[in-house]
Amino acid sequence: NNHKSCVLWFTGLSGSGKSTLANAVDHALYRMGIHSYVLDGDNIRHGLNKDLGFAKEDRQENIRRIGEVAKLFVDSGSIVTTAFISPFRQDREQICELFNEDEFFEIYVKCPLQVCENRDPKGLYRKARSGEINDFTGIGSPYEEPTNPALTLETDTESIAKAVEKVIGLLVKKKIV
Ligand code: GGZ
Repeated sequence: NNHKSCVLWFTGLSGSGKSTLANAVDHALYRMGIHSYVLDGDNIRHGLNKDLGFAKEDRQENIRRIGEVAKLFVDSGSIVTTAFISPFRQDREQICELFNEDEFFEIYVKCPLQVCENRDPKGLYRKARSGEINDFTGIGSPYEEPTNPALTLETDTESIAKAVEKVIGLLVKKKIV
């Protein structure tokens, strides 16, 4: 199938729905006959970046390496979605600079901290509140919201289907697919 390559860079709090949406978009593209790939904690933090933790410098290096890997995927002709908190604005801006215009789309997966904390799928917010984890994003470590994302997906009010529709709509509008 004929398409251009790009990176869909999802950013947002833990539990906001980044991985779920990245995988849903990946599946929608697959149904359209378009090959894509998801980079997330499962295939990056457990492999390439298993030497890194959650201190500020480690998160920055995590994001820097993921940016470089995303760049390789784009060079190879793929659409790649990434699902990392990527909490620092400056790091996301630096990654954007690796790409040509309309090759990098910042997608803000927006969800109130309170809602993410109530979801708490892995019990990590609870551990952060009890002091077991002291640098957890949104509690003891900052999250800097995007100032001008290509798209904002509000996962506390929008369905997954609606979010996927918005992302595919963006790709159509930008003539990627
Ligand atoms: C944030 C943490 C932390 C701390 C472990 N802070 O909900 P999850 O589990 O699956 O997603 C979180 C994931 C964050 O990794 P990223 O590579 O996306 O972070 S960053 O972009 O900031 O480098 C969470 C888990 O790892 N996790 N400890 N202290 N999230």
